[in-house]
Amino acid sequence: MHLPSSPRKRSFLLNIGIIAALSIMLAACGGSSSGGSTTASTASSCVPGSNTKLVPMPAKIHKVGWSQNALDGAWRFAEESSVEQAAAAGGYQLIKTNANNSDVQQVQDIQNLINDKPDVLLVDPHTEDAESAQVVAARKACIPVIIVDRDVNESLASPGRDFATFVGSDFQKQGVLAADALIEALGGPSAKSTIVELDGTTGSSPAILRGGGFNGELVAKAPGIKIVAEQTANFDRATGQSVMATLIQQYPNIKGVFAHNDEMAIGAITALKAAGKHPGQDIQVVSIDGTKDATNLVLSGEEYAVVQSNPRLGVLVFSTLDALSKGQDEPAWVVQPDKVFKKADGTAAAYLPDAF
Ligand code: GYE
Repeated sequence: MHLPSSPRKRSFLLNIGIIAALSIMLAACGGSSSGGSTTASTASSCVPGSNTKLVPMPAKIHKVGWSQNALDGAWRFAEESSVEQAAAAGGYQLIKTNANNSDVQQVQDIQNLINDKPDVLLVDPHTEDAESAQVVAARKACIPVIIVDRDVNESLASPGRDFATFVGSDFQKQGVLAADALIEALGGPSAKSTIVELDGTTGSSPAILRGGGFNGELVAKAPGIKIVAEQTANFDRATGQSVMATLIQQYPNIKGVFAHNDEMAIGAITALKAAGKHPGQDIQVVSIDGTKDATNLVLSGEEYAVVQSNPRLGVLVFSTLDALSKGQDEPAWVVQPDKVFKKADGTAAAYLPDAF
């Protein structure tokens, strides 16, 4: 799990500097130097099984492993093709796996990719905890890793040690922006109403951080808006529809819905209409991603706002990889910036041609 104010801002130079300083202190304290190099010098080479703390990015990279957590929904197809296109443009060989939303499968996929000995491994983890140990296993096998889109649990695998960097959006901020939009839609900070929250995949970093950002902002800015129910719908449209169909029977007076992604919001809107509600009039919906389908719902007035989560990470991932392989310093978190799209201010209409 990462937080905007977390140690992500550390640079590798800083890390290596600290490691070097510690090594010097250890040596000064009488630590034996026979038979081993300092941690700082091991950072420039890696022997499999030697527990090198940060696997250096090779100067020449050709074979790139890519562990994708699933290929479902517009977001993930857009991400996949952006990674494929950036790899092709750079002349890389991309070895792809798709875990179909299964942690068991993704752990196996990453092990298979490690066995295949790529020059670098890109991992988009399904959930925070489940794939962390495999990232550590890659380090021990001397394969540098870049985490893409969803993060691992950084107390189990951390940037600058177990992996090179995390390239992805600020999910916590997305949750804050979604709360701000829903507060506005419901009449501002003094509004009094009830809402429901549809969560993404349990244990995934976007579900954890979007939920945290949203809930924190709501309590701080509009304490009269209460979440009466929060349930996962696995980032999935059909599940969003069935979960919402049940919730609207249980809570017929709710005035808002926050869905952690567009797919679940689209399913929820179908269920709300089937239950006789008029999304955009008697109930306000806000979600995150920026798909074409959801942006069109913003333009038709059925969704109040969509917070962007840009899936086109490929260029940023490969430019980061290039910089690291040239020995350049990169932050522990390479942030993909995102926007908010609404009808009233024209931002949804301006964005639509770019939507995925
Ligand atoms: O919001 C969702 C997808 O990891 C940010 O995964 C991504 C999320 C995205 O299934 O639509």
